[in-house]
Amino acid sequence: MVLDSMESQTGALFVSPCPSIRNGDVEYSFRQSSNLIYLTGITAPETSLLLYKSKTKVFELLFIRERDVTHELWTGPRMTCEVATEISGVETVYTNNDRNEKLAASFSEIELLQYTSIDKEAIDIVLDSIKPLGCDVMPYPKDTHPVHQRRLYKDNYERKLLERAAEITVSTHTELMKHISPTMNEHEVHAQILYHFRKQGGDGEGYPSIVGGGNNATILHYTMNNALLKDRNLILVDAGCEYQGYTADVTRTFPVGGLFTPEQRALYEIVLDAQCKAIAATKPGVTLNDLHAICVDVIVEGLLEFELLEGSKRQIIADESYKKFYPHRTSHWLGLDVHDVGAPSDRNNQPVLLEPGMVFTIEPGIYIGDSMPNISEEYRNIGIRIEDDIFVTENGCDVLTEQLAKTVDDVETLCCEGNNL
Ligand SMILES: [Mn+2]
Repeated sequence: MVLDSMESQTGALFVSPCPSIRNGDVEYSFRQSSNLIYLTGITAPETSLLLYKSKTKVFELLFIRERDVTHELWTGPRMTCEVATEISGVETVYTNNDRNEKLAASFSEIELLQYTSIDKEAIDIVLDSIKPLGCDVMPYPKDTHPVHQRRLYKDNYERKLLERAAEITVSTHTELMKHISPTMNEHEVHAQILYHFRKQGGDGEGYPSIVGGGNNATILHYTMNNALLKDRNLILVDAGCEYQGYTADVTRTFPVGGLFTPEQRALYEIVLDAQCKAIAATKPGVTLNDLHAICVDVIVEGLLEFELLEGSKRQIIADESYKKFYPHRTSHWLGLDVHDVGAPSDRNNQPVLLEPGMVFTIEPGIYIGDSMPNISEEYRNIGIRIEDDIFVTENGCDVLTEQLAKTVDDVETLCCEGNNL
């Protein structure tokens, strides 16, 4: 189906990422490129796939590592070409011993070979070993990759994997709330995330987890996760489990000591209201910009009510002065990658209209750091974000993570369990 959208005499090459050396002969753990997972289901390193159209025919060639007794002693058995066909559905599979010769022959039938720019390093290594190439090579211009445009729409099989990733993530966040206590360090909370993800058969974290107490929650990509928690502080946990390549992306913010202070509660209710209104508005035909505008509107109104912003709502939205409290966007696509591929706008530069099968997050927030001027003490050191995973349906949407507590009452009930209050 990807081949359908390719021009005649063009090819698309997909290559596993290069191993990344940590030190000496130790590598960082390998993860297959998302496109290769999507197109082949093969998760082994040193895999490549060429899709191409000649003048008359379409071809798929898959290359895998050769069997090797010495290497297999260290890193385990390697698949045969027959098994690779079974997993991927690609009929023509060779080992990497034959790769250069087969690629060179294929390149002679095409004029233009394209790849996705994230694969550049690995692509260069493969192509450097084949000279002369006999065809032009260039990356797909941003957001035009035919595979990426397909990955925007999830089928039932992908939905099942996303549901499982969401389920593991929801039960993990629930455990965190139940066991939170002001005597803990952020790293203990992070340890529970890793434990529960793997215990339930998840691949692990789909992205580096953010576990931030107090002011650390206002650092958007805080990943040190190594400070003592404090009573009367909130903790923000942004953690999603990856399951068979597909990741959830979930944030909850909850009181370390079990109960929100009145100011924390007030800000939390604003973020929750924004998030619920955006979810309620989600259906085919609306855009992620529409949902962002809903969140900005609710957040600005709330900040005006508590006198954290001054002026008229229209002016604040127009001059974007709300951004000191809410600096990020509300949504991103979700799938094999936490910030999944797919163009945010169409060819005419209009924002993409939501359609059934699209999956994305809704994650408004309010952040007030310890050094923000002219803010009273009670509102400082507060970072709040509430994030759920949304699957667009024919008439609206399903919230894949809806089982996870998020009202003030439900969150406090879970958190007080652990604090024995
Ligand atoms: Mn997110």
